[in-house]
Order: sequence, then C-alpha cells, then structure tokens
Amino acid sequence: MNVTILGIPMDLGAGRRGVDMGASALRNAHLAQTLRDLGHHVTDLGDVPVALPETLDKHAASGLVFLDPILDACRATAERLAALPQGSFPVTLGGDHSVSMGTVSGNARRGQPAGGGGARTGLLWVDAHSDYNTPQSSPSGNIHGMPVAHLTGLGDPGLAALGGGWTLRPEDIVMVGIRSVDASERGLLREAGIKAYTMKDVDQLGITRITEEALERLSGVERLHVSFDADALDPSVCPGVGTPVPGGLTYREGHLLMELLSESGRVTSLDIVEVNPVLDTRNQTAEVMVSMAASLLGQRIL
Ligand code: 4U7
Ligand code: MN
Ligand code: MN
Ligand code: MN
Repeated sequence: MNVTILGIPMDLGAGRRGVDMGASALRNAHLAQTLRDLGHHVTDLGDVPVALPETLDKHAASGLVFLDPILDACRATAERLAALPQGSFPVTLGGDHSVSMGTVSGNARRGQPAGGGGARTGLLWVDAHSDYNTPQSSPSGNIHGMPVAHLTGLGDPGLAALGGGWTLRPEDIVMVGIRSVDASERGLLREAGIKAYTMKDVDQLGITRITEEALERLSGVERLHVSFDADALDPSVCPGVGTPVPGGLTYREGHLLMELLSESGRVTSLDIVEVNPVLDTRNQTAEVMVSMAASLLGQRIL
C-alpha cells in the first residue's frame, strides 16, 4: 500500500502543552521504517504549519480558545489530504485531537469534484473520551474535546464548515474505549444516536464482538477512518497523555482491535493523536502507538 504520513504539530486545542511534539515522537519511534518493513511504500510529507501558542492571543475575537489558528491548521490539513492520490492510505500524526476535524473532512473529500462534498465515511473513534462537546456544553473550553460534534455539524459554524458542506452522519460513528463523558455531553451523544462502546462494554462483550458489531454497523460506508487517541489505552500502557483516565484498554485489547480491523481490509485512513512526550517515560507512548499502527497496517505474529 502507499502510506502517506502527515504531521500536525498542534497543541492549541488541549489544556496542557506538549502534544505538539507527538508527531516528532512518533517519527522518532520509527513509524516510517516500521511500516516499510511491512512492505508498504511510505512517504512522509512533513508537517502542516501550525502557529505557536506563545505568538498568539489566547482569546481572539471569537471567544473560543485559539479558534482561528486551529481553523487554519485544520483547513491546511484537510487541503493536503483532499489532494492526495485516491489509493493512498494517510496516517496523520497529532497533535491534539482537534486535528481530526481536518483529517476526517480532508479524507472524505479526497477524489471528490470541487464543491462536491465528501464520500460517505465511517468514523471509528478510539478514545477514553467521546469528544462530543460543543462550545456551549464544554466544561473546559478546550477544542480537543469538541471535534466529533463539529464533524457532525454542531457547534461553531467555522469549525463545522471544515468539511466544505460535507458532514459526518451520526449513524456512521462508532466509539470504543469510552470512560469519560461530561454530563452535558452525554445528552448530546444520546440525541445524536451515536453508538459508543464504553469500557464496561469492552469488559462484558470483548473486543472481538465489538469490532464485528462496529464493522456491521458501518457496512454501508465508502471509507473508514480510525481516529486513535493514545488515552484510549490504559495510562499504564500509554503514560504520555494529557488527559489520562484509569481503566483503559489493555495493550492486547488495543492490538486485537487493530488486528481485526486489519483483517477486515476496510480501513482507509488513520489518526494517531494526543501523544504527549513531555509527560511520557522514554517515549513509551509513541512506541506503543507505532506498534498499534503496525497492527492496523498488516503486522502479523505468525
Ligand atoms: B481528548 C473534556 F472536560 N471532556 O471537553 C473536555 F473532561 O481529545 C476532556 O479526548 C476532553 O483527549 C479530552 O475538556 C479531549 C473534559
Ligand atoms: Mn480525544
Ligand atoms: Mn481522549
Ligand atoms: Mn487527551
């Protein structure tokens, strides 16, 4: 496969500094070579330009924290991805999770005629958090807790318009690993009818059944994007994250999910986000996330 790596070194959407270095940490953990060793043709496009927080006014005219520079970075990301050749498999490196507003919409728009919206896309959201806040519901004001809501057209009109008229259908979203949902976010998720497998579901049903159900639910989509937040995995596995929540996916549950998705042959793009090297132990989190990407892209034990 032709795999294309694109970094978005942005921490403007997170409450803590440091995930801007995540893309660098993942490269340092030999992402490209690991995927080449699996037989892929890998091209690294480098990074999308992102403003440094130190150069910015935190609350610009809009009131939302760093809204304008986040919009700029997401737009640039979406444009790069939309322009890639049809058959390539983009691996986008965060950065905080707000980058997904650019990655998901750019991947949906790839190969579509200008102004032609986007392909029907399924979103598999692997995360401790559902990231379905709107600016109104958010307890923190941090945009990395809001990308999924904006992808479905809710919230700030500028962020919601990143798809250029295309929006994600709530029925095409499946979340896995969820264990932290804000009170006001819960109502929004219910209203939208988004399918979310919590850690309780992981305990009760197991990853195999959940993956089968998720793929069945998403059987009608043309493309399938996996957005993997490192905090979905347990903090003992991935300590280098800004918003750790106990009781996460084990190392094997993460791999099994990726292995089953790989076997399905359905996934067309991947985000690896929220890796925070400042909070990490000897780049462990980046190394684990590279191994997750390898499982998704065909690494086999035998
Ligand atoms: B991440 C939170 F309040 N829900 O909105 C918020 F708990 O991309 C956390 O999943 C969001 O890491 C976490 O700020 C965003 C909070
Ligand atoms: Mn997230
Ligand atoms: Mn998270
Ligand atoms: Mn986080």
